[in-house]
Amino acid sequence: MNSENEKQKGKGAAVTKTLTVTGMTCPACASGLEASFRNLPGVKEAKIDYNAKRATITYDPAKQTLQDIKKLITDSGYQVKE
Ligand SMILES: [Cu+2]
Repeated sequence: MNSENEKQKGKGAAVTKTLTVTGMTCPACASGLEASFRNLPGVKEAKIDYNAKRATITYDPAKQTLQDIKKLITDSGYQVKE
């Protein structure tokens, strides 16, 4: 997966990123992480799939950075990779 999408210009243009999240031990971890994303400014939608270990995050690149999105995941105690 390339990272061209996150460099997309223009206000209000939402970007969707799919990340691999490891370290979750049960589905409640995924819902908890999802809830945390809802409180992160600029995040329009967050879906965490526990079985697939996949996070699909739609955010406004003018208001949020991929770096901070990853930081939320690692701060929550999980590992993330693109
Ligand atoms: Cu859990």
